[in-house]
Amino acid sequence: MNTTQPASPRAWGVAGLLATLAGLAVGHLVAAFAAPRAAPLSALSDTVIAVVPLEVSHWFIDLVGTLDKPLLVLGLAVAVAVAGYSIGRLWRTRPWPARAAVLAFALIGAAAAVTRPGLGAGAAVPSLLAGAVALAGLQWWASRFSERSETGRRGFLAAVGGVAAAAVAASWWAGRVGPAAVEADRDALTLPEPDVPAVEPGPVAEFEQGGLSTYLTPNGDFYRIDTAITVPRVDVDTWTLRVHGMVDRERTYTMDDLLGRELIERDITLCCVSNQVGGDLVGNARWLGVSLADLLAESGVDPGADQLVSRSTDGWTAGSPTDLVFDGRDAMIAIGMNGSPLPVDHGWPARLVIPGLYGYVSATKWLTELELTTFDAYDAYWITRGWSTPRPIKTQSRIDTPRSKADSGTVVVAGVAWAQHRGISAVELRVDDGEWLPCRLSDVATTDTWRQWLVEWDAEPGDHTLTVRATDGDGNPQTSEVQGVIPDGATGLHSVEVTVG
Ligand SMILES: Nc1nc2c(c(=O)[nH]1)N[C@H]1C(S)=C(S)[C@@H](COP(=O)(O)O)O[C@H]1N2
Ligand SMILES: [Mo]
Repeated sequence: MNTTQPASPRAWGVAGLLATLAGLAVGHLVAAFAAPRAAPLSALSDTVIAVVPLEVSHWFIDLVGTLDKPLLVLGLAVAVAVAGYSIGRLWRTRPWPARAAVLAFALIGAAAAVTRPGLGAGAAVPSLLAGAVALAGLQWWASRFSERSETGRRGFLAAVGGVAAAAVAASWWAGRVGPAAVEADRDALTLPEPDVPAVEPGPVAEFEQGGLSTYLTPNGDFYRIDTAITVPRVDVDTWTLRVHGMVDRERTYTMDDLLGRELIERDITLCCVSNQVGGDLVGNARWLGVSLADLLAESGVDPGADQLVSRSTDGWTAGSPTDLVFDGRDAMIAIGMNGSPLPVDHGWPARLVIPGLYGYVSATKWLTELELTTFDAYDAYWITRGWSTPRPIKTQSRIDTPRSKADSGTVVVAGVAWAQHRGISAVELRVDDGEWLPCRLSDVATTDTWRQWLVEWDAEPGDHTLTVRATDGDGNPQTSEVQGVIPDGATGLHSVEVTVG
């Protein structure tokens, strides 16, 4: 059929939608080559994460878990698409307000991008370009196709849809090239042997028990927590670590500088303040790196600087107590994790690890700056969003196995317990309302790692509640008082309901 009639509101809407998608795709493509974080949807998502109140983000994370980031990006994509559809319909009767709306959206995207830490004025380009493409697409539709035949409209559909599809395909390709270059750098880096190897934990470092967390958490299984929608891709050849602030002399280190220093290897358990009782935002790794205290000492730290602010390439910050860095613990700038260069998700090429502190106040990934300052003078990223200034990690224990079912008879109950830098001195298990049973503990070399525990239980058929509690190295038992993760970490005892058949 080849009739001529004015396009329906729906056809206008679809034209708006297509023009918007083409714009987004082109914006994404341009960003993919220069600065992936400046892509319109990435910049908008980053901004939402930065401004949304803690209660809202926690409610959302509780609801959807680690799907939070994909769902946020998808949600924003749908919102922008709906806006594009509505703008298309609006253009039909009121072209000027519709043009203004496209411009407004482009400016919002541009503002979101340029205000992201670590991005400059150039970050506005992808969003502005996206707006220009959407505007041009709709203008083209309005002038050529809205009054023409259906076949003409199909031509529009093919052209604009084609641009969108081509840009999506090209950015998919660009999205593979960038990470591949970083992975090639990682592969090319041969980590030197440590000058001071980790102390082996002892003969019983590991209980061989199915379902129980291994002593060292493999990199691929290690929990990942950060605010990055697009993981920073750091060029190690130009990367530097700058020490500044309240110091006698500023210093800057390259990767070669770090590799040329004394390298220490340490087993350290990292955990997240957002970990729920019984949760899995905790892992233990063998880190390779340089002593943070030694490196900072070269700059001459002002004794009045009670806070060490570490900053990542994407502007995220953590503030750690300087006295803890210098109290003899193995605070380090890590470049290796379980025998390989730091994985990109875990901070390539360098990150901070400070035993005894939660990740949000110590474990900066994609590290690029160390600034000596005071707690009075500066609040780091999560402190401005309702989390407490640094406090010690809370003693926690977790039942890994069994989690729900067991056969009657002898059942091995096992898990891990942690209280970094105080250590774990005892773990006990209670079945239903019975006595607390002492558990066997694995050997550990330091107080900075978690400790496996294990006990044999003579299980009778029926439903049972298992509860675990640990005592730290100072002799303080884990509290049974229930507290949520905000503001300084959850407390309470981990329990599991087990059906014995
Ligand atoms: N650059 C950067 N570093 C960061 C974060 C972040 O959001 N950005 N999150 C911190 C938090 S809250 C935790 S718990 C640890 C998690 O480290 P992982 O992802 O290697 O397990 O990283 C810390 N380092
Ligand atoms: Mo965290």
